[in-house]
Amino acid sequence: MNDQESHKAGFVNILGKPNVGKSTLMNSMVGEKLSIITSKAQTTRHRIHGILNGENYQIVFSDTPGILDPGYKLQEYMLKNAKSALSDADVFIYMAEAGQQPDENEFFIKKLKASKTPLLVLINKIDLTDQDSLAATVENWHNIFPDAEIVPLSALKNFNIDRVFNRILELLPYAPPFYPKDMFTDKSERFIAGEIVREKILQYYKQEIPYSVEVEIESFKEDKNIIRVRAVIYTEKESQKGILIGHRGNMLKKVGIEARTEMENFFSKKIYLELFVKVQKEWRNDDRKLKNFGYR
Ligand SMILES: Nc1nc2c(ncn2[C@@H]2O[C@H](COP(=O)(O)OP(=O)(O)OP(=O)(O)O)[C@@H](O)[C@H]2O)c(=O)[nH]1
Ligand SMILES: [Mg+2]
Repeated sequence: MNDQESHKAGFVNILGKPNVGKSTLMNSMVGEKLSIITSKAQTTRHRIHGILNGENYQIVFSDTPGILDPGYKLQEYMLKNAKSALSDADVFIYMAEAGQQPDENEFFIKKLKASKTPLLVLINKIDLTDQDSLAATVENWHNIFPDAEIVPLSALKNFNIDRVFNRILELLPYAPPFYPKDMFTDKSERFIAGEIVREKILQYYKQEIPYSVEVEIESFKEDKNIIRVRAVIYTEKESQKGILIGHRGNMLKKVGIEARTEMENFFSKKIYLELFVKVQKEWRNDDRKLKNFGYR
């Protein structure tokens, strides 16, 4: 048999409000921590491909930024990244949270309803809810998407993930792989290293700090036994720079240790990490600066 008869491949685009668990689902499917995950909304800022390869299949997931009403320009780019995932899918996943009122992402809901592509509505975090409120959530979503399959799951606790996987595989067309079979993301090592630093910042700092930060990997040099990484953390104000660094540098040191440990796990190599903090005034509202940071 040739590929056209025995190999399935296609694109599965994951959409939904911030913080519902989209990145958790993709990482769990792919078995690698490609997208960073935090308890804060608006963690993911780019569209990230996670590729799950099997002998007879290749599933290309797209993790996207949570859908929101943009306030500043960074969020406009985030929304654009999410919108870019509204086409070219073989299966759409719209994720929502059990026990929560359906969100009113009218634009996205309308597009998904008009599309002929199969849609799975995943009701996540069922570990946090009871039967009655789950039943109500399922009913609400059924009213919004009467033709979609609705699957309750817990991406974090790995409940019903296999059911979603099996269903995706059924829905995918027969096709040869789109990417080399040993590839598991479209993102570079530099990108992932930067995201690891950003995740630690989202975890350790409060209020506006996580949202005012962008991380740029200035250099990423791999030797035989070690990878040397220079990361610059950009923030908007001098006062934020002070908070990021902390008293005698203690906060930045903590971020550095945590990020290094995580990079060592991800890259399976010793890491030497240097962190710097710089101020880039108003970068979140400046097209040129956003473009330099890779927003398109
Ligand atoms: N209890 C519970 N928590 C979950 C589950 N799935 C994800 N979470 C948590 O929900 C939070 C958000 O998860 P993410 O995967 O970052 O959510 P996201 O949809 O990618 O968020 P954005 O990138 O901001 O759009 C994290 O604290 C996760 O650990 C689940 O099934 N159960
Ligand atoms: Mg995310």
